[in-house]
Amino acid sequence: MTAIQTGKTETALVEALKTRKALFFVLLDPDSGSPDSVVEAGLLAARHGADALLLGGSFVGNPYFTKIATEIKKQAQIPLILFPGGASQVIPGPDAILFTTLLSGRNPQYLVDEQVKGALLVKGLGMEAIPTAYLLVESGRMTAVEYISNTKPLPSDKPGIAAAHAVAAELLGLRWAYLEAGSGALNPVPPEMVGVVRKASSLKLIVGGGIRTPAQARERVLAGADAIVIGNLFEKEKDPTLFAEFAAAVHLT
Ligand code: 1GP
Repeated sequence: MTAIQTGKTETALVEALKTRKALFFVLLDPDSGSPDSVVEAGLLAARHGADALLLGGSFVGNPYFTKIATEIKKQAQIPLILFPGGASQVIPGPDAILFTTLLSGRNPQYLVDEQVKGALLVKGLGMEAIPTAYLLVESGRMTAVEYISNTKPLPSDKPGIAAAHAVAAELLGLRWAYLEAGSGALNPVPPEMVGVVRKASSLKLIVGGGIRTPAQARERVLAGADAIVIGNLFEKEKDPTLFAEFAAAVHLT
C-alpha cells in the first residue's frame, strides 16, 4: 500500500497557480435554491472565470444533492469539488473532495469522527482527496458552521494562533488550509491574518466567508491567499459581469 499521492485535480489547481496569482472558487450550497438554479449558478460561474466549483454546506437536506452534482459534472468544464459538512455528504460524481478536518475546533466529531465515517466511502468511490485543514475564524456574529460544529472559532485579532494551527496542519502532512469566516460572515478573514499564516507555512491557502466585493478578494490575494471562495453573494446575484470582475480581481492577470 502506497501513501496517497497528489491527484489529478489538485495537480491541475497547483499548475494553474503558475499562470495566475490565485484561484477563484465558487461555492454552491445545494440548499440555497431549486436544483435547477444551483446548477445554473455553477454553469454560469464556470463560463465566467471560476477555476473550480465547491459543492456542500453545513448541513444538506436536499434530496437532489446527487442530481445537482451529476448535472454540473456533465456540463461544466472546470473541476467540481465536494466540500462536505460531514460524512453523509460524500456522494459519487465530483472530481475530488476537500477532505477536511476542523482543526481550529476541539470537537472530536469534526476533527476525526466524520472523517472516519466517510473514509471508506471516499476510497471505495475512488475519489481524489485533497487533505485540508479547516480553520474557522471569528467573524463578528455566530455563523452556521460555528453553531453546527459546536466549536469555538479562532480569534480574528490573533493571527499567531491561526499560524500555529496551519503549521500543525503542515507537520501532520496536510497540503491545504481553508481560512474560513463562515458563509455570510459579517467580517471576512482579516488580510493581516492571511499574511501571517502565509509566512508561517507553505500550505496552499484558501480564504472565504463574507467576501462581498472584488476589492476585498484582491486584498486577501495580495496578502497571500492561493484561492478565494465566494458563495452567498452569487446565490443572490447571478450576474456574469460580477463573476468576471471577481475572476479578474483574484487572478490578477
Ligand atoms: C463558506 O467560505 C465560504 O464556506 C463562502 O462564504 O458564502 O460568505 O461567500 P460566503
